Amino acid sequence: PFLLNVLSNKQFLNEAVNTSFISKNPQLMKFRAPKGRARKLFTYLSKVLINGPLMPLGTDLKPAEINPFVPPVPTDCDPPKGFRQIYKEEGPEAFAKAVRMHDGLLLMDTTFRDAHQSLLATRVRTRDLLKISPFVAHNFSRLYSMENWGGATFDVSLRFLRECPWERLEQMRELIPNIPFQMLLRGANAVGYTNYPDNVVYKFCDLAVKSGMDIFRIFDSLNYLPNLIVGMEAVGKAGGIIEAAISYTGDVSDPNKKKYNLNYYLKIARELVRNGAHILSIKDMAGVIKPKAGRLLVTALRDKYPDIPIHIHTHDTSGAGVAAMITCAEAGADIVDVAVDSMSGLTSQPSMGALVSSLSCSSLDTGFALDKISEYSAYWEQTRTLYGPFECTATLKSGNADVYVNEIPGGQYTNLQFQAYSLGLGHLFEKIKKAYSQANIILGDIIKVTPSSKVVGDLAQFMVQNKLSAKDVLDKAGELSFPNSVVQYLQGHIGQPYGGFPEPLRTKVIKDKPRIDDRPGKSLPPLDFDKIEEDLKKQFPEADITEKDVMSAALYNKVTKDYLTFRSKFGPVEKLDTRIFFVGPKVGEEFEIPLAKGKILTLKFIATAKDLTRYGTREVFFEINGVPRSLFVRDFK
Ligand code: 3PY
Ligand code: ZN
Repeated sequence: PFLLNVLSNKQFLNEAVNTSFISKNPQLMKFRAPKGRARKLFTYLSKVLINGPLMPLGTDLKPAEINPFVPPVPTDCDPPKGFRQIYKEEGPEAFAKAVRMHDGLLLMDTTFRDAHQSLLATRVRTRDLLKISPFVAHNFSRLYSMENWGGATFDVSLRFLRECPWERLEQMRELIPNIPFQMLLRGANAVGYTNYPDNVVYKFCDLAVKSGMDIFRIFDSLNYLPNLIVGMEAVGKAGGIIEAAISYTGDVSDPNKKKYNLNYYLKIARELVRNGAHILSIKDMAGVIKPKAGRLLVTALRDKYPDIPIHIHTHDTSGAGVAAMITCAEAGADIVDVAVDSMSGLTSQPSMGALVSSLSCSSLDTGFALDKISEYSAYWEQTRTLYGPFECTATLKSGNADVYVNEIPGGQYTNLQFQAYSLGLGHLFEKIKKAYSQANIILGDIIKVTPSSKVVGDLAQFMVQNKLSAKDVLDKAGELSFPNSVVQYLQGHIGQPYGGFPEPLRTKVIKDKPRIDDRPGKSLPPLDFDKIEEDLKKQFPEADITEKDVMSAALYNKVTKDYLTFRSKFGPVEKLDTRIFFVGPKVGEEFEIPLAKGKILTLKFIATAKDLTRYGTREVFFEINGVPRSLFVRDFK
């Protein structure tokens, strides 16, 4: 079944050439990709069965053998109308007004994005999101929004799940027409880790709105206003709802913590409101906002801005998330973030069920019914077990209030712990957390959220690996070869930190490398989308390249090309059930792949050959729609 291209070349077959023909035509020595979706998926599964998962798994935990129960929805009626209707019919300002006028506390559900980014390494697949989408549409129409896109989901879906993030968005939209969708936009970094040219940010937002996105939570990893404003303008131009976020760090309730005090936050809020924010957001990415601090901050903002809705985001890393959100709500916040119970807690958001129950029969009553939350939670409790290989609870067993000291954002906290444990060094995590606090001070006590959190994390790991104290780093700064992210941060590639770069560290590290002392995107030439399109079409003539693929490539060039290559070989893998996608089927297992409406492929995995062939390949036997098929796969084990 795998043919070298040369074996179908007429010139070659007619022996009209000599041996230099092949060296002059290296493309002829490439294997031709198998044709047809069924064949491609069969090839993918055979490879997984012989050589193990093609995508790296995090732990030894296996995906559970479970078929999560999907609670039914009525088929004879549409889902109830929600806030999205106001936005779509009357625009972002009317939407903001309706939110502000609403009685009771509003919720954003983060289950589809931040919860699994924080607990399951962002690995939740489109298939599992879509299964529960109708239930959410029918039972959670009172939500302010569902956060279901952006942040790390864009990168991870292309890079590790090999599915298209744009299709995910469009498919969710089809099933959930009534609830506003919300995404996390990293300001001038869009959904990447570095500043992009402005035309990329603008076009990205435009395509996102066209694909069904409504609310954009826009932040900058240094709270650097010029970067934030680019994101806000791009969203505004695209017609989206501008939810401008202030990333929160420190502790406004502690008079000894002077750098990020109330005044600092109020000044940023003023600029965000002045620049057109429809909604004002506090983004507490590490979960360090204590109830007392939340009360102070929200009271001050509410006082200054009586008309603008205030939305608070936190993580439950310390365990005080529900308490903090209740206090913020009591102080006048309009919306807070929660994740459904079975996807909440630890480094994720506080529990929806806990918050809803705590506020029932009060003036902040959310109006949600606990029994529906429990049904939704039961789906995720079961679905979560499919993602065993990525479970943060493999190592993270409880919350930890040390986050108030190290200020590590939720997703990064689980990542760093996971990395330390996978080296067999649990104690290393303690060292890394301490080094993280020191690295933060060395770099100027900065806001830490993607990508500035990566800079601090990289420096912390560098210090631990090389056994360097904070004093060593400062003394030897001129001689050390710092991680790339640190050098680039000090050059000014992700923006300007509040209070400026630390000197003499900056000068010692970057020496005569260029410095950017302005908004980085200002000096980046616009990206040529036509050229990217041409390049993709040339490289992938069989793929139907869309402007969304072009945008994916503008943001993640290599990742997108790898994704397109993968798809041309292995087909629409997002159609596979999650366990089968990660580890392949069991011997004798029969399963269905819904290729399209009314087009279902039935596969049965029969066996793999006991013996290797003399070419080092092994035969894999399946039945495809009842017809026996086999394939030889090179065995690398
Ligand atoms: C992201 O940027 O992905 C985040 O979740 C930051 O908190
Ligand atoms: Zn978050």
